[in-house]
Amino acid sequence: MINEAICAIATPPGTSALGIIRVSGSNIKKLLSPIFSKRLKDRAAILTDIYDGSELIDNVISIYYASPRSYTGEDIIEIICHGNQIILNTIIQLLNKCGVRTAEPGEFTKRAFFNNKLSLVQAEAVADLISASNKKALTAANNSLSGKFLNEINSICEDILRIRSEVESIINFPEDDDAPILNQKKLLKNIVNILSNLESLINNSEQGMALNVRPSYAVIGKPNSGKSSFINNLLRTDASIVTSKKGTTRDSITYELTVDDMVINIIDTAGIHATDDEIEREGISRSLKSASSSDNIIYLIDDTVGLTLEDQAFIKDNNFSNYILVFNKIDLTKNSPEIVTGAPRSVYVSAKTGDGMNLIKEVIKDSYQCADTSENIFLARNRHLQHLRDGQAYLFNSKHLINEDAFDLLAEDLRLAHLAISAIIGQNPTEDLLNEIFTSFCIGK
Ligand SMILES: Nc1nc2c(ncn2[C@@H]2O[C@H](COP(=O)(O)OP(=O)(O)OP(=O)(O)O)[C@@H](O)[C@H]2O)c(=O)[nH]1
Ligand SMILES: [Mg+2]
Repeated sequence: MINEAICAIATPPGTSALGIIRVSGSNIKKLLSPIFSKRLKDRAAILTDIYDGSELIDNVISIYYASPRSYTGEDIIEIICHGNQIILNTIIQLLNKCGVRTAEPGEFTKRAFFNNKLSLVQAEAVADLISASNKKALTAANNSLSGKFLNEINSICEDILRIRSEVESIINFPEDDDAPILNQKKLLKNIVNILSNLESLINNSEQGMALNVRPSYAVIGKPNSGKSSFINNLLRTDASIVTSKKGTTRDSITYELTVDDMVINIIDTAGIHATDDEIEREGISRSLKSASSSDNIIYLIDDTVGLTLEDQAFIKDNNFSNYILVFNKIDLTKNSPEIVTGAPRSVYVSAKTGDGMNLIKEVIKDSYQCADTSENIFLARNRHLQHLRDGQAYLFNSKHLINEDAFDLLAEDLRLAHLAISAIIGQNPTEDLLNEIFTSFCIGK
């Protein structure tokens, strides 16, 4: 299949020391030779100028990877230029002028898949590797990328196939005296075995699924309890406006917070109270939306006021379940920074002095400790789990058919189990599935 050449900026937007542009296609070395002042060589980093006609654009490093030894399996040229967005855009425009079109999101990886450089599961793992928000998620994505997940799936498929051929040979020679006799006990044992392997694969995949989602924390509370100060302290910047006026924050704003090797979303919200101000009312309705869509809630209380009946009623009316109480401003009340266990847990802090703020990080880390067996955890997706569970259901059903001598039905269930699990590998993926997988990528990958 001859593909048009494609190009994309592979580095994030903004200013940086270096920026990278990728080009993939057939014969691109010849096509692009007029723009480089030096000849490119396979797998060599060449320091060269880039020209648009007689106009010098930048001095860059260019690496050429000849097909098929490249990420996509096609010829690839990587241009490492200065990390200035204007330079990057100018080079992209120059490439477009040469007949290289700008790539769609995930198009490089899609080509790698079509050129058998990656399996579908590995392509999905590439996207997960890029977006992994913690170290365990990285390990799990690498486990999927390195083919461990694929090996497990293949091995289960082979086991099912073995049983299928046994059962189908019985169906195909029912009247034949020499037909093989089905050893029902052995068959049952094999199916139970596969079910148990499937069970542990599902468990590991479920844990991997949890790693794939970035946890979110909404900081909720009355005006002036110190929500914005609390978030600023965690972020170590003046991200949100803080004033002594009630109702300073009017909108829900999401920030990224790194806690050790994990990234979470933390959301500053408008203070909750009864008000006639239309803007504030809209802000409060957004706070409630943030609370209900977050995995966790940090309910902040001004310690000089304490937990009021109003707070309690609010928490109850809104059915908060996964929340902690944080008593802020202990510099004024002289309470000690501490975590008080209970349901819910209470943490005493001062966003002003920073006392107790490390305890908040402890609580966040605690909630996301998963069993440290990341060796076997795969960064699975919903699609994988659904197929694994379908396969499990068919196999479970087939177990009961053995003793009923219902071999036709048994064979059918085994076939369906096999089909469900092998769909993960995507031997015959539909266009919709491919689109769903590849459009979730960033451009340039
Ligand atoms: N002494 C003391 N003052 C604090 C502390 N945290 C916040 N404040 C003060 O409390 C006031 C309100 O702080 P904000 O962070 O704006 O409170 P908020 O909950 O975001 O308020 P709204 O956005 O209006 O809902 C400001 O004057 C802060 O300086 C603290 O730990 N100790
Ligand atoms: Mg605020």
